[in-house]
Amino acid sequence: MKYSRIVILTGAGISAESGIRTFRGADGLWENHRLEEVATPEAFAKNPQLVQRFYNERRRQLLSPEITPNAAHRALAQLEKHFPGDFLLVTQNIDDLHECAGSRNLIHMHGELLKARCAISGQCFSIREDLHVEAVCPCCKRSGTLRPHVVWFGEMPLEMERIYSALADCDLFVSIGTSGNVYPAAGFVECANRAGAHSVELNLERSSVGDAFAEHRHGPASQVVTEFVR
Ligand code: BJW
Repeated sequence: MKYSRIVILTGAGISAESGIRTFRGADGLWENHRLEEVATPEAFAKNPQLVQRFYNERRRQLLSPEITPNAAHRALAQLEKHFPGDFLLVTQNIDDLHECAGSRNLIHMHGELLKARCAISGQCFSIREDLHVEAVCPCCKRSGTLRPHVVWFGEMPLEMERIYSALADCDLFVSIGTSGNVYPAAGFVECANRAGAHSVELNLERSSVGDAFAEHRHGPASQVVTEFVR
């Protein structure tokens, strides 16, 4: 590969072939609720039981034996392993399929489903069970302070400084399986373009920010990602 500093962004499309639903495909609804009704701090304040149930269901699904990394997750882990330069994988996904496939230099910019966070101290805890509103927080010993460690609309995504710094210095930016509807991730391609990087979109279809990319390859991630890293 002729590049030396790669940043890769992934979205829900990379996990679709592992059996995890994307957000904006088909009807895009969960129990007739739009995403904005369950993925905002306001929704959590208004109806924490509903929001916890949404994440409990997804956590249980993620932990079921049939959900495993697919060829696209594995191809990225192999690329990182053998790549001699700087490599950063930024995922918007809250599943753990990249790390299960072996990816190491990874940022979960929208959080992690297998962690809970204390809303008071900010401390995170691994969880594999359901999270309930009345659960007692291990750090502050209070009930009602634990929330899913995820980034909702209106909240600041995680590790943005590290991401922007890698984007400002990369020579290849690859976006995989994301619709380009959610910012700031949808704007990363512009940062990479400003840095003079080559930008590539690997997706089933052209995304909302598809025009900003220099190169496109359309198809299922398991196929296009594997071919791209070969
Ligand atoms: C396949 C495939 C296969 C299918 N193979 N491909 C303008 C500028 C900046 C911000 C804003 C703005 N306007 C509004 C905002 C605010 C807002 C926002 O973007 N709103 C939009 C709706 C307009 N953004 C925020 O609030 C963010 N915070 C923020 O901006 O803070 C201030 C800030 C300012 C400046 C710098 C930095 C920060 C926070 C956003 C948090 C998003 N949270 C969620 C939920 C997380 C927890 C959870 O999972 O429940 O994150 S929403 C949801 O969308 C989730 C996803 O990570 C995210 C992106 O979805 P993704 O991954 O793109 O999935 P889909 O379903 O949309 O697309 C899948 C794609 O895959 C499709 O294209 C398919 O075709 C494709 N595909 N199968 C390959 N097999």
